[in-house]
Amino acid sequence: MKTLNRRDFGLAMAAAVLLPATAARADDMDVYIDNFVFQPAELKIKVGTTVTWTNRDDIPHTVVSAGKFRSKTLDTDDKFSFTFTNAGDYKYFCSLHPHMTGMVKVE
Ligand SMILES: [Cu+2]
Repeated sequence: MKTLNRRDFGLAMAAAVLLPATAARADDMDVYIDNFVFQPAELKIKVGTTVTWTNRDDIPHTVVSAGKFRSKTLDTDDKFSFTFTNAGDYKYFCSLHPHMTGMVKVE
């Protein structure tokens, strides 16, 4: 049986300390693109929250907020994440289908 050397033990301790911090990020939010609609279309979040968009359509979409963030073209099941570090209202849309709009309110 192999005993942990000092470095392995240190890594194990670091993992034990880091895991609860990861689990605590429960307020990260998901938005799904479904049938040409962002769901939910409006989110209210706190500064520091990461929002992840997932395209569930068979059609490519994008997530674009002018001057703030811009995803690549998302194919089916592709994801795009953005962490909101400043308060404000972020209107966004799909550049391929501009009638698809959403809003993230960061407070
Ligand atoms: Cu689209």
